[in-house]
Amino acid sequence: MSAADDFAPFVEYSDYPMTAAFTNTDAYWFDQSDEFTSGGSALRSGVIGGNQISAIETTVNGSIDGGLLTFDWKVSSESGFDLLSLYVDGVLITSISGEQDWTQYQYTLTEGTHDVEWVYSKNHGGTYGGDDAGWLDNVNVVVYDINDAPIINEMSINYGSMNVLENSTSLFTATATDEEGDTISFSLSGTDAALFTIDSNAGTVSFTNEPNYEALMIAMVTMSTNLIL
Ligand SMILES: [Ca+2]
Ligand SMILES: [Ca+2]
Ligand SMILES: [Ca+2]
Ligand SMILES: [Ca+2]
Repeated sequence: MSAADDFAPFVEYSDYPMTAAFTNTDAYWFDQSDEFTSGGSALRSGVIGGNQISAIETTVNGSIDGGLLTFDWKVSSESGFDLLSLYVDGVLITSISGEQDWTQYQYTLTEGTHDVEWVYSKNHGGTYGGDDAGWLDNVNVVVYDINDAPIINEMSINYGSMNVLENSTSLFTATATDEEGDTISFSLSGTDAALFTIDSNAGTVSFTNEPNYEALMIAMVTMSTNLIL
């Protein structure tokens, strides 16, 4: 039986594609139907001895806005020494041990790809408690879909100071990007905004009136983008 086949029974409610793999481990998790919270079966950690681990992992791919990982887990072990642990990207998030009946755990995933791993591990020596195992069921990832504001390309507006010819109103063109590819509109604000004109679609900024060398001026303006919803 492949790792993916083993993993399938307990991701039955996930709305996000996940595949499973066994990491470098001393015993594989296995599907069983004695203990579960959904779908009639769940995974149980493999039988291990002192200083050994039984681990299973999945990869959550390409979530631009992050997501929420939820799963049910249970442990019956030597309290404080033989642990069922969650790792995300190799970092220990939390562990349970002793006699812990099924509980749901939630973890917020940041954007991008993440490696999620569950590890049942035993300390040195042969002491054990309860059933000496961990269980895992109902793994689910809900991907967030957040409409992010557009981001102005700093290089397109951050000129510090500009030299502008007399008798010309042309200045520069602002650019911006939007994560969802939404239509972007540009606007100007600030004390001196009336001195400038911006094309709300093209981002082209110009003086409202041609500057005059005999009437030097200093002007400041704030640029922003707005979503057209
Ligand atoms: Ca299940
Ligand atoms: Ca132990
Ligand atoms: Ca987004
Ligand atoms: Ca957007």
